[in-house]
Amino acid sequence: MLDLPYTFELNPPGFVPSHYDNHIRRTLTSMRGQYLDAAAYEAMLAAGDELLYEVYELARPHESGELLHGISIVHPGKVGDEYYMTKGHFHTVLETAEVYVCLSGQGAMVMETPEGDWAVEWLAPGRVLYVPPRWAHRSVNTGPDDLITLFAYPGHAGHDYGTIEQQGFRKLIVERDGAAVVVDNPRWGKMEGEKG
Ligand code: PAN
Ligand code: ZN
Repeated sequence: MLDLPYTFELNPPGFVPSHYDNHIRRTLTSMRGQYLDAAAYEAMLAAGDELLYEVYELARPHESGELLHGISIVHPGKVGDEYYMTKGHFHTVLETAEVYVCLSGQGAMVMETPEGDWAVEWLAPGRVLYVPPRWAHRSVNTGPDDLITLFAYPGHAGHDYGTIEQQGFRKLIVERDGAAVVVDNPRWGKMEGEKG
């Protein structure tokens, strides 16, 4: 059956799509092993399994001609000195790209390739980020409000979370003297995250 074009609205301040099919909520437990300060992580978790980020997806077939799209909302906060962030992933089909449009908030996209390249791009409202094929990506909220982005990527891309759970990202975004800075991840290659 032929698909018909469709529209939906993204209204400030929340930018929750006026229509969506899936609402994914990620809490602290899904980030076990990913934050550098394990003691801060356990202390926070003991106080409650806080909501870190949410994704609103429009359902499309997982086929190469399609574009999967939706809204990602990372809430503000830190675990120790490290800002709230997404799990991050490679696309299972490495040769697939992604476009992000920052709608609200302040943050960063931390990226790296299997070959050892890394990059950090800062996100602010109106800024568009192109993540080329091969680059793993994680969004980080460095501001006091929600970091809200619109994303679109090929339908057949798939998500490889396991590689990042096991090795982490080479770079972390942490607060130093009130500012967000990029630092080396001392545990890169030897993370102890759980699958999930
Ligand atoms: C985004 C991400 C979204 C949540 O849609 O999936 O921001 O991040 P995680 O998937 O790393 O938890 C995307 O990059 N899709 O490919
Ligand atoms: Zn992606």
